[in-house]
Amino acid sequence: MRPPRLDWLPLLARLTQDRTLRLAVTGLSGAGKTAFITSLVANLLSAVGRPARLPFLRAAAERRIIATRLSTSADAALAPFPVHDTIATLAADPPRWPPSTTDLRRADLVLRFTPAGLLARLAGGAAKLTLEILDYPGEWLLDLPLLRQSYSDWSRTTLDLVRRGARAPLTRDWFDFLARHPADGAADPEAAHQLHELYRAFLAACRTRERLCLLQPGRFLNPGRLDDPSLLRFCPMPFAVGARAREGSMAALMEARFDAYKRIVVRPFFAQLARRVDRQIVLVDVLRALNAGESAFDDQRLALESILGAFRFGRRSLLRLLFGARIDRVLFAATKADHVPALQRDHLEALLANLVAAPTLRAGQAHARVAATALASIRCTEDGTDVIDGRKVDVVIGLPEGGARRIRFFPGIVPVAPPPAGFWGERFTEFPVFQPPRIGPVAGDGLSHINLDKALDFLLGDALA
Ligand SMILES: Nc1nc2c(ncn2[C@@H]2O[C@H](COP(=O)(O)OP(=O)(O)OP(=O)(O)O)[C@@H](O)[C@H]2O)c(=O)[nH]1
Ligand SMILES: [Mg+2]
Repeated sequence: MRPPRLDWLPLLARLTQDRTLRLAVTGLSGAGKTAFITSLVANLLSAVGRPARLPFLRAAAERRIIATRLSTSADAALAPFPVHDTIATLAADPPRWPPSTTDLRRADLVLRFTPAGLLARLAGGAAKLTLEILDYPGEWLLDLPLLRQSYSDWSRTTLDLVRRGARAPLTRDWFDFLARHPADGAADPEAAHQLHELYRAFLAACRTRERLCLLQPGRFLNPGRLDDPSLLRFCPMPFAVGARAREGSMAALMEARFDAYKRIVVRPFFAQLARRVDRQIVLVDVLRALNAGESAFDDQRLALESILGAFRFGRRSLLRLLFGARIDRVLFAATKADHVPALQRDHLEALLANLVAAPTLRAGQAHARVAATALASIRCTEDGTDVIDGRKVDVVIGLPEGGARRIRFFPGIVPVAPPPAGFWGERFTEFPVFQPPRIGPVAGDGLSHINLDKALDFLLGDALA
């Protein structure tokens, strides 16, 4: 009797079967998430037959991407990412940047491609990759660490933080009112509301005056759509170590609201954000922090540590424990790298790699692949050289937003490691906001980038192989 014929074609077809990848785009407010997603979508939509757009995304360079389209999400609870509006804003005259994000939205992109391997090609022709990408206000990310903190823990940590450094002088009005309404006094909803408003004004001052970013809870500065805004009416209160809120006290009222905020607002958001996440890109605006000075730089580092500590890759990851995320590739990216010329971009990459050394190690131990890069989602400048005091220096050339003429901008030298104390004496020249490049009405026409293709190859290359 002849042995049964091994039917290997269906087997191979299964190897190349349709696949969905969920990409979490993570980053603090203003890090460049919306610009990244817009450029990713626009460049992939226009990549078919134009390998020069994304030369380092192998599947695109090898002309294996056959078709790309946006699809409407099956998840009716999530608003779609407004790709067309965003591109229309960039394509306006003069081109403008899309506004800061105020809610969670999702982009679904379907790529049909020819698999790379001969066997896979024999098995079934084209394969399909659906990419799901989520965009949200960066401030909300700062609520992730709250999920594993009690109200008293959070209060203590926050009060420790605000009594130090650049924050301390801004606490006055809030602290004065707090002194008149102690934690163990009788619960008073009116006073709680007032305390919340004063704390919120304090957070806003930290952001606008000191350019700090570790500002919790995230929704205090960017509430989004909330059915019940009274959920937000709390603030941290002083607690002795080991003390508990007495029933009927102000602290008990604040604690109940803090817990409800976590349960009703924070948890469902992260559940949506993290469900089945496979890949993650963490965007960091390192240049802005360098620009803003020592306390802003240290603060960004603290905020990153706090978020990445909560993200912890691997089995003990909070996201995995709570929501089943299984992230196997993480890319850390320093954004807006078109503010500095080519050589400085290598410095920027090295500086970021240095800042995320600890989470990189943890992710590696958890068998995730990790890398760091510098990128510009939407390149607004070109490189040039100038002579300053008889020395040749590299500059970038671009049109500042609202300006009439292009400027030649010398950004200073980006340090490759977190700068020592002396560095901060001579701060960077204030970085201009460059006007986005003029693009055609077709998605992505002229939307140039730096290293977007390398980032995509790292994040998606295996799924397009
Ligand atoms: N030159 C340059 N500027 C950029 C680039 N990406 C973002 N920017 C600037 O950074 C600003 C913020 O970028 P967004 O993409 O809106 O940031 P976000 O992370 O979505 O911020 P939120 O929605 O507030 O969380 C933009 O308005 C631009 O001014 C880039 O690649 N190059
Ligand atoms: Mg945004």
